[in-house]
Amino acid sequence: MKFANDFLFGAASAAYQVEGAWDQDGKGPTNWDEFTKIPGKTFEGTNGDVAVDHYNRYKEDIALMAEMGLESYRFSISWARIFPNGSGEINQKGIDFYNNLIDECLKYGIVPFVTLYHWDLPLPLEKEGAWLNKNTADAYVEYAKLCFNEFGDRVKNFITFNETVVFAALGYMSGAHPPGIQNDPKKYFQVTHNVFYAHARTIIEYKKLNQFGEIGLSHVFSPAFAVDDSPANEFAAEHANQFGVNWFYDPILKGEYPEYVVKQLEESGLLPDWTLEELAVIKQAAPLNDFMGLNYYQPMRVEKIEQPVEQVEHSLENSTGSPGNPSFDHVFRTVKMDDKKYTKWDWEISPTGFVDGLVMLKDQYGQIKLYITENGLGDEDPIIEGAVCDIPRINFLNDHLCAVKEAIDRGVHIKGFYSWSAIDLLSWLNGYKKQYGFIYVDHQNGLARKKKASFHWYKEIIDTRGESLAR
Ligand code: BGP
Repeated sequence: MKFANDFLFGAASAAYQVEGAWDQDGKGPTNWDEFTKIPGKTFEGTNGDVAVDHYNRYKEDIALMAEMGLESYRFSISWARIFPNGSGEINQKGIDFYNNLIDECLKYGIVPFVTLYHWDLPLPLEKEGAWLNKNTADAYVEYAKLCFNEFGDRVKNFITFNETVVFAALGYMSGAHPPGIQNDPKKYFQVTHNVFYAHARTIIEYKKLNQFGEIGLSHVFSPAFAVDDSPANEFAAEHANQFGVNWFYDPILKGEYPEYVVKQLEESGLLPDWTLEELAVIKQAAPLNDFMGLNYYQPMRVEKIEQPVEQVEHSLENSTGSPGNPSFDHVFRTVKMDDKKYTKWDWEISPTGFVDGLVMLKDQYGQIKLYITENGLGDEDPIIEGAVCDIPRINFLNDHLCAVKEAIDRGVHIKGFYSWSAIDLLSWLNGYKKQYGFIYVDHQNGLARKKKASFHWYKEIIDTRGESLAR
């Protein structure tokens, strides 16, 4: 059961969800700083103004991660700390913060794994159309180049974007994320293309610098499975994977969009406006992509539908990832199944879906290098006599790490695992109630940190390189 010595046991976070200090030291406002202040958008109106104050307490947090034996910390850079307006003027204090954070990791031998974009966009760029405006890609490439020049001597793993599907779909289809637009598939597909083009340009720029690190991007990995083996539902799963997996993975790994989807978007007038030059850049960049990051929480169970069905209204308690909704084209809907297990927020718990999905990916794309850049359990952790007894999280991570090992044994090339999250943090829509961390943050007691049961468990797993996992 041992994982190889060069497999990284990590944990992750994202700037808006942990840093706080939203206007400290010259940081500019972002789309999320604005969006969370609109009444009704987040659970109990929570926002990241203070979050868990990682900006001011990063030394304490990194020391705890080191004590846990963490080998790598995935965090994101807030673009607006570095370019308060998105482009132009540079804020040296923002650069200093990330230099300090990186150096603090390296002091303990923790590998910094850096996400350049985890959804917090400088507000002026949001106002000018965000990712619908092609100038945003120009500004992004400049920002990324600055990060490579400032941090690339010590950071050897860069992720360009986190989960394009989420900020595009929740931004322009469900309206749950900024800019809060609903049911606009034309814009949704346009955003995905503009982001893939920005990704391609960025990795070409990175390679020109000869920093000899790795660069890739992180996608949601939510493979679709049919609810039964009827041909109609098998077709629904294939269709869902074309739109949910191939549309996102093909342009990055193969440098072109899947024909099946392109054809249907053409017919329905939803094809993004793209130029031949953009398509050529995407093609040129594909072989330069060093890895793919997968964020796996749950698979999708799908069934074919014969006529349009109503969109399910998700409350903030219920969260956007729960099943029940039709696809945008009303070909299928996702289903909650009686024989499956779900979290309190209705996300299916399925380590077997993880293995099956990973093997499916290998069959389609070959042995590309993968990192599991997120996986974890959102829960309300029980506190018993002052101790945070997050046993369900231990069980969840145990089973998903076993799934990763099984996939490796079946030939899937996985080089690391990042639990979401290192420390309790702000869930975008579900506030602080939904916890993910190994480190508890006491919001009633000045944000004091405390080790959870899972903290000690993960330390043991890392120490034994997985040998102590329960099978
Ligand atoms: C992923 C995001 C993370 C994190 C996680 C859990 O999609 O990349 O930032 O938030 O999901 O989601 P939630 O907080 O909604 O439970």
